[in-house]
Amino acid sequence: MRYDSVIIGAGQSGLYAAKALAEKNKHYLVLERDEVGQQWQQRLNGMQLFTSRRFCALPGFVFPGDPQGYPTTEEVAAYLKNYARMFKLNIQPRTRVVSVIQEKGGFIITTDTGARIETKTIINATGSNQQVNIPSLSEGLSNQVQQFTADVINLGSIKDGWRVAIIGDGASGRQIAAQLASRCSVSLACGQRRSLPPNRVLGKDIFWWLSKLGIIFAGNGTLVSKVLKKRNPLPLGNYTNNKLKKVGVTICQRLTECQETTLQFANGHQQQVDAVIWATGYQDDASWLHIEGCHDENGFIQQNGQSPTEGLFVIGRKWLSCRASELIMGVERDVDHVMTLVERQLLKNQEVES
Ligand SMILES: Cc1cc2nc3c(=O)[nH]c(=O)nc-3n(C[C@@H](O)[C@@H](O)[C@H](O)COP(=O)(O)OP(=O)(O)OC[C@H]3O[C@@H](n4cnc5c(N)ncnc54)[C@H](O)[C@@H]3O)c2cc1C
Repeated sequence: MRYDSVIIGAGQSGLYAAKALAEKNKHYLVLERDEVGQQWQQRLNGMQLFTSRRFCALPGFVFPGDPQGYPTTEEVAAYLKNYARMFKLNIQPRTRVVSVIQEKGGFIITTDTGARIETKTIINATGSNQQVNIPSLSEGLSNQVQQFTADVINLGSIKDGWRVAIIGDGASGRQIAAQLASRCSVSLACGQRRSLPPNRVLGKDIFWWLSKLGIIFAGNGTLVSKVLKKRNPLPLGNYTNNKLKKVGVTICQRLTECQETTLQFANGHQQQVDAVIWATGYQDDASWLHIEGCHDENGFIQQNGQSPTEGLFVIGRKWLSCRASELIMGVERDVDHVMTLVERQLLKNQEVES
């Protein structure tokens, strides 16, 4: 059996793409290595999103609860599971794609169960947060120091009174710092300067303003996109440096060296630690894609969702078309665009076959 399209990954992007293919009566399958919603389930327990519920809904299915309020990661996981159920999406969970090759004008996918699946097109929806970046300077730490990564950390494994350094001041790093501050001695190493606007402005979610003003959907290459890329703003107004300092977090500069149990920061400050939590961002896992020219050291190559290989598409990437691309609110726009590319490709295949 040969599918029109196989979607790899059942996160928010993969699920909406599946719904779109189903509505177009395409013969499709979604392959998911875990369970639907697992990516969100495993993110920091109790962590709140910085987008309110009204900006966490996928097309065709309301996100339950107060639309002005901010959901937890568990709520998003439950929402995605219900989304898949509601639209009866054709998903095969607990199936990891281990290899994709090009063959017979299409692709052959091999999974960890040993299955070989043929498809005319592939939609890569594996997300841009597959592997945590751990800087090589971590190798300088002695094994007396416990090391964790922000993506899967269980804060219960951090003992009261520990001296903990959190490296990376994005959404996870800042929330972890705030959660641990009451029972540990916490430092937060910050990288580039970033702006941390409030979540709400004049009573409305900042994303309401950003979409009304066209900022969040401003295309790649525009002046707005250049400013956003440079400042990398995150609406974490509840976790600014001043607010974290008030709850006892020490704000440090960039980490420059690790020696046994001592960390050194860019301003020369040194600190002894019992644990380090790496919240230093993510990188692609392209190990399964055996097609030349489709990925490099920075991850998957794509332009507006089109990879360099005909029939292979990418969704759910940072800056695929705009700042919203990696957020739930950006899924509809990017997937709708990629769907037109998939349909065009399927028509082309048909013409070649006939
Ligand atoms: C800490 C953090 C906080 C965030 N906060 C927000 C927020 O407040 N609001 C917001 O809108 N967005 C937020 N985001 C961004 C988030 O929306 C995206 O990262 C989102 O998860 C990407 O969705 P996706 O569907 O593209 O990919 P993912 O959700 O990453 O889904 C990819 C899926 O692919 C599967 N997969 C991967 N490799 C394979 C393989 N080889 N075979 C089969 N399956 C595979 C994975 O198991 C996973 O289920 C946050 C992200 C992070 C990391």
